[in-house]
Amino acid sequence: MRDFISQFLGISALAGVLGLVFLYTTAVYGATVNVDMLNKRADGAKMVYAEDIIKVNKGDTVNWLPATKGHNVEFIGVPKGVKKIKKSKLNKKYSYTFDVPGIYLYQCTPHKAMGMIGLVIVGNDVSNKNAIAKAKVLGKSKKKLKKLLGGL
Ligand SMILES: [Cu+2]
Repeated sequence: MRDFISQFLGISALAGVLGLVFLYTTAVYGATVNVDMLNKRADGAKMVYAEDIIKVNKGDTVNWLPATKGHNVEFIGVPKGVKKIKKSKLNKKYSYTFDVPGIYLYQCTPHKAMGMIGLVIVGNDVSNKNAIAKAKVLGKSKKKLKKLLGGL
């Protein structure tokens, strides 16, 4: 009986530890962030993503949602080691899971000259900031990119 109890307690403790590990890893990795693609944001900005800068952990997924029509996601600057990411279709939800730390720069293809750009910063890593600053952005997006990077 004593053996049974100690075995039971052992298994319970193990299950508890595994449960905590599971909770911890799902809290740190594999989180999901939703970002609306908007014609107009609450602050009055037009043709924008709901967040200009999204900060996530390695392993997190960002969903861009077609809250309003005519937008997409096209990456134009990524950290070294990231394979080219295909641009998303207009009016469609788009998901990407970030496995490589660093700054990612993306734009909306139709509104790329109207300041519809955004950054994703993975794992608080801003070491590729200078490379991102050299990415080719158009029109209003030039000033906006400078401002966003200046705040990092
Ligand atoms: Cu757009």
